[in-house]
Amino acid sequence: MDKREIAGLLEKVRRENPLVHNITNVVVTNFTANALLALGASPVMAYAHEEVAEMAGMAGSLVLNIGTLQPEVVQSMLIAGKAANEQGVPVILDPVGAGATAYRTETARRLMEELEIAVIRGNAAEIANVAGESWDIRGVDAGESRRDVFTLAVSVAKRLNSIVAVTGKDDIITDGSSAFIIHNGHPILTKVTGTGCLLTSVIGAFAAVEKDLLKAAAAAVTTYGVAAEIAAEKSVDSGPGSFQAEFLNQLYLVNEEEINRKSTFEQKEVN
Ligand code: ATP
Ligand code: TZP
Ligand code: MG
Ligand code: MG
Repeated sequence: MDKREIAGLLEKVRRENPLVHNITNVVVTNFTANALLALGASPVMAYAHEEVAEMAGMAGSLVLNIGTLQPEVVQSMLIAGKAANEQGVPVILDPVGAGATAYRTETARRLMEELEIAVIRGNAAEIANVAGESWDIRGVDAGESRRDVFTLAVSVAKRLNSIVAVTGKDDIITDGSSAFIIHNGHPILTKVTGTGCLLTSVIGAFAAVEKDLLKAAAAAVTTYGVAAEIAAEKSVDSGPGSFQAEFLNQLYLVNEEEINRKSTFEQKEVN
């Protein structure tokens, strides 16, 4: 994938304005909806058992996020996920806090088992814990480990038979045989809650307009990182509050010229 293709997919999101159905957590709902709108997608949050199959079936993608789990919401995710699978709508999973409690770990694994998850995006600890490997996690934030994140991402993608996006300082996106390593982003993203969750929904927006989901996910993560870098430059004299507002602006404004100039990534084939 080259930079022009990334900009082309961003343009396609803006042109096609895909409907992204989110079943997400109560912390990030408003931020996610506003940022998807800024990017050019059309967000909808719908949870009732009575309507989720219908909504997921008409969406361009379905994003499942376990950040503030409740048993009824798990049922909603299963109903929506099955409808999405039947209609060929890609399902993207954010296993927020997997590994922190047994309920989160078991629910993330159950969603992986009972649904066809096209892309799973999380920090290294969440991804490791979903796949049955140990990695420290504190609440929803990844802890330290000496394990290599690239090796983790590739082995989990093979084991779960899904595209895996492990984010952090560098982001690894892989289907187990090909991988992107994306260097964009900014540390201030870790000072605004929901920037990981939002990225998962942004992957949903790109997955709605591009069938090659490895490309879609890599383009989403790169675009997101570039927008964050510009927002950080523009809010450099203040803090996370100004960054958050400026990040929304830059998701709206980011363009091909900036993607060409700022994006930095490698593509590797994996044995
Ligand atoms: P955590 O809860 O561990 O913060 P998360 O679910 O919020 O995880 P992140 O891994 O923080 O998700 O990823 C969200 C965005 O922040 C991604 O675009 C990622 O590239 C970026 N990011 C995270 N840490 C850094 C960093 N140290 N430097 C640059 N970008 C970062
Ligand atoms: N608690 C439950 S969900 C959530 C918090 C703080 C938001 C986590 O968002 P992110 O994107 O993983 O930082
Ligand atoms: Mg975070
Ligand atoms: Mg997260």
